[in-house]
Amino acid sequence: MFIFGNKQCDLNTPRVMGVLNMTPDSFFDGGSYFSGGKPAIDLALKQAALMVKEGADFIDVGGESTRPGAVAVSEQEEMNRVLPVVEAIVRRLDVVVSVDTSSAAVISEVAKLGAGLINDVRALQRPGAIESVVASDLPVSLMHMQGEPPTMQAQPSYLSVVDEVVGFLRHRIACCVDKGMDKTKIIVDPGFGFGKTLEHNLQLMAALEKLNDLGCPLLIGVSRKSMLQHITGRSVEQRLAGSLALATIAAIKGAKIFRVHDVKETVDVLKTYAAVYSNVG
Ligand code: PT1
Repeated sequence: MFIFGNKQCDLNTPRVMGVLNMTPDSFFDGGSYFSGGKPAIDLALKQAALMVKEGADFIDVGGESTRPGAVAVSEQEEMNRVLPVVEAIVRRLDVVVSVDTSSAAVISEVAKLGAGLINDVRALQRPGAIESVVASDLPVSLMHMQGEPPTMQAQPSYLSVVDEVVGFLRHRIACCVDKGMDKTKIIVDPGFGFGKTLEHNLQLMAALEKLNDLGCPLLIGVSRKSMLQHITGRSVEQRLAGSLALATIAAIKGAKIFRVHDVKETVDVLKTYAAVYSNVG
């Protein structure tokens, strides 16, 4: 059993994390929960409730887009976007609230509001971030990224992308444990699309089972990403089938949490996966 704040969750069966971006500029749902340039809590809460009804076990709230080319936001702006929504979801819905943030101050604030998971695409490398998570006692997802969002797709380069990602995550786990975190509170994520070419993303997916050697549950985010543009030639609105294919492959290779825009469809995929694989071990 994995403990997310005041909720328990068995990660032996795969789980769905629904994406809720409180950003004007995210690549799929950017601006959906804004009204007159301001965060619209009612719209965000409605989408969160829909995703919970569709079977999401986590809602991942983000206030800073980290897609390729995204520009940074101030800590204050991130707080303004994220805190009211985290508070509203915790109060109204039975779901683990995950917060997509790299900021030590945001981590401390959302912990007080009842968030259940910190999802950091920068693997707690910002000053004070590890200490903030340790103080909160919350679990964390550590992700691999090469570079930073504004320029990470300029020229990604690896000797072996799989070895580098595994090595980086092993090092970040060690840093967290060193500063007092319990390893049983750590989730890992290879960071599809974060400083990676199509070839790198495909190599990572083909060898995804190697990440299980780290001894932490595996989270992946491939939903509607541009690797599917390269594979299928389709625009972001037309990438659902490709996203579900990647989710199926990742499930077979041991992924446990799926960060997605399309909760209902992904829940069906994972139920089907579980029906087959629970009988054969
Ligand atoms: C992810 C993830 C995330 N992805 C976690 N958090 C994003 N743990 C935000 C593209 O190529 O995979 N894991 N938070 C969104 N980032 C991207 C990256 C969006 C690449 C789009 C692309 O299109």
